[in-house]
Amino acid sequence: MREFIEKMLESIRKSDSEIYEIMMSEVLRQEKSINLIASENFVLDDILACNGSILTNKYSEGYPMRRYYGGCENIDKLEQLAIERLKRLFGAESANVQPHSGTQANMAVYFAFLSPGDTVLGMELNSGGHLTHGSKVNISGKYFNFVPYGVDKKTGFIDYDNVRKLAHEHHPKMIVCGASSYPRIIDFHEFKKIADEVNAYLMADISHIAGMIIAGLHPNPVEFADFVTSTTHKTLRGPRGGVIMCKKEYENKINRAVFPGTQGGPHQHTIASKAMCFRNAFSKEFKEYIHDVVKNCSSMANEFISLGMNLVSGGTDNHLLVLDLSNMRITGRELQERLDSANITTNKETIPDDKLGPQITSGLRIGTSAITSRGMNENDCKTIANLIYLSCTDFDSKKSYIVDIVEGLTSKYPIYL
Ligand code: DSN
Repeated sequence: MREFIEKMLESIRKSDSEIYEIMMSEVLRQEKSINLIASENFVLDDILACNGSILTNKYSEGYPMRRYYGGCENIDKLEQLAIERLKRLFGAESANVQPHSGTQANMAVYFAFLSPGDTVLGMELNSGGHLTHGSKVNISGKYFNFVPYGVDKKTGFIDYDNVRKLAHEHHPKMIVCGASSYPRIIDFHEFKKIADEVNAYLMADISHIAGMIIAGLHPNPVEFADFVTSTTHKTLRGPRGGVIMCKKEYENKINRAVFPGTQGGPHQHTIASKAMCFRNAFSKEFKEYIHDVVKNCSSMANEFISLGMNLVSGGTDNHLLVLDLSNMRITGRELQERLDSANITTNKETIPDDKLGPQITSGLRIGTSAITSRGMNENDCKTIANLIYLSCTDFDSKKSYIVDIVEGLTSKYPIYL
């Protein structure tokens, strides 16, 4: 086992055997399975080290040089460093690195610029939007009047004409763009034009595509959007957390909405990891990694197509693809369960106009960020596509073959062992 991980586990083992057992099982699960969850990744040791550091001991409500606690002189430097790195990474005028998650980041923007009942345009869940973009079961959909826009049901691409039509019809105070499960490039410039036509704020949630933006493989919304939110743990390969970037004129309102508006003490151990993650993201290695993520995804997509499987939108431009299983005589839930039992981790996903609902679904979302971090390549992605195809068509007789191939691949590309 890698020395760093071994030391950490040894320390846990000595003090708490129950936690140790659970942690060890999770180490083995991660090691022995092929992780295709588009929102997950494997962080580098420096990120883990910061996240497990003594910085967790410090309270620091407030912002650099304006805290409600003494003893923040080091924390101030740390948070300022994270802010400066994030601004430089995306070319943003202002940044807040305190949101505990992507959801918290989105809530803070809403809290700063919307009042309960305000109308907002957001991408519907079935088309790949996120819960916080107005789902009825989320606080966003309960407190605000979200009007959903979607993708063209035939092409699977965002229907910008429909977004424009809805914007002119409903006069939203804000338009939210960005997605959780959209395999294509998002035209932020077009969203900006629509927002300007109806005098609405524009918020771009780049949680999934942040890495591609840094690598120059996706347009950057910072010049167009009033607010840009992101998580740091997906393609950015940082710690679990969120961030907000905005124009300078909105800085004070955003900062007040994060603290004291919607959060208390910032997690400075995570902010240290975020700062590390931003530093890593400047590197040539990170950009190469993201190019490989996209190449791998494209190669998997092409293999699925050659096997006769359908993809929402017919392909992918980024780190994820969505299988449309309607012609495969299997639901998303069944396929996810079969794959789980063969140590391939995925998540069921609704497709545009899905008749089966979010618990069953007609789709499966697949991402290549985590397997690329392990070193898997385009050929491996083709192999994995074939395993997924066999899991749809001939699982009972091929299961032990699939498990063997997974075992071979995970042993070839170790993470911790
Ligand atoms: N649920 C995350 C995802 O998987 O995309 C986003 O919050």
